Amino acid sequence: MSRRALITGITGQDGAYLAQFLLERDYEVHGMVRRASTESFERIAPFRDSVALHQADLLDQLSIITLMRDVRPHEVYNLAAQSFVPTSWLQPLLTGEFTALGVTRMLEAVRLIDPEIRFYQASSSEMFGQVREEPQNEQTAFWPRSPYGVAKVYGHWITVNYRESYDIFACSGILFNHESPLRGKEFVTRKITDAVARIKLGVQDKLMLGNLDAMRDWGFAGDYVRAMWLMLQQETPDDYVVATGQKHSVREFAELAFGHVGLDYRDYVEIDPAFFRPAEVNTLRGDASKAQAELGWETEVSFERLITMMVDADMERVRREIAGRG
Ligand code: NDP
Ligand code: GDR
Repeated sequence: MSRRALITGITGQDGAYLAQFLLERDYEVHGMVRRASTESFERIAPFRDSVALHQADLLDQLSIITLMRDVRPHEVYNLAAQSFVPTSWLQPLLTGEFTALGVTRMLEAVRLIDPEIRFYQASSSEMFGQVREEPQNEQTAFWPRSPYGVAKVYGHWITVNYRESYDIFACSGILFNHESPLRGKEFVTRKITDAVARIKLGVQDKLMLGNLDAMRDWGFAGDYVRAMWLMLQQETPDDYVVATGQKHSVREFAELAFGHVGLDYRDYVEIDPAFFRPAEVNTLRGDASKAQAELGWETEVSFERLITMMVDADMERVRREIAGRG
């Protein structure tokens, strides 16, 4: 009999990669989606008929309990969140409701319906914020720098707490930034690769960015969802840092992305102070040696390959858009 997985946030970047990964392993995949006047199923369109979608909302406890009761999953992946850091200053309470208390609502549903369910929480390197040491590992103290980061710290500790209080198989994956052609266009990597394609193909002139000196440990989302699954296949639940161990600046990302299509980023990138943050996470670099040793996890896509993959995908998409218009 195939295993059943329930993914919250299935319509997001990671949800799409994870659903595909689980389908390839013969899972019965269920996704939680929130009601909207327009559906946002673009990322899961290629396999939409192979997954079962259910309406529920992280803000609504009863809808989550009902969903858990109806699906009776073996594994739950809690990926849904208000995940864009700048929005968390504009909507700090909503971010706390989704990204922090939403985790407790999920865990309460697990506890009530079936405490044997294995639970994955999408924690974040944003919890390290103003970093205390480099590289950051599972023992590094947190110092979040945004309402989003603060909410994720709550989500991390409530996951640990339900494991310790109720013996639930709950894991917190502390994932560093991971990107792909499916990344939302407001995040800096995709904003850059989308602009590179549009500039190269003549439908955009400039790219406005914020802090070019911020450093991130960027990996490929397809590699990172494998780590989520591996965590839930272990004998005992635990928390793991997932990262490449290398960091690069936003400037370097832009240089390589523009360079891939023969352009110089300095001719197109302009700084707009509107994109600076009230408190910045200047640098992040993760130490994934525990995940490597215990899960056998490795990253397979390099920084350079990630950039060319994203630029090539955006070039193809923008070309199609232009052709469609003509
Ligand atoms: P996305 O922003 O692409 O996706 C977020 C998902 O959450 C969407 O499916 C969205 O649905 C859903 N969602 C938001 N609010 C609610 C709600 N109230 N009820 C139900 N669903 C909701 O994020 P990613 O795929 O990039 O990230 C997945 C998770 O991993 C997030 O929790 C993020 O914070 C975390 N994370 C991401 C990292 C990264 O680098 N990508 C790194 C570390 C952690 P809708 O389509 O309706 O908007
Ligand atoms: P981040 O990702 O905040 O790390 O959170 P993002 O791509 O938004 O920013 C990375 C860095 O780039 C700098 N930056 C800009 N950022 C955006 N979005 N737009 C710009 O124009 C711009 N210019 C410079 C930022 O200041 C920042 O330093 C992501 C999200 O996926 C979170 O949900 C996740 O938890 C973390 O990664 C790990």
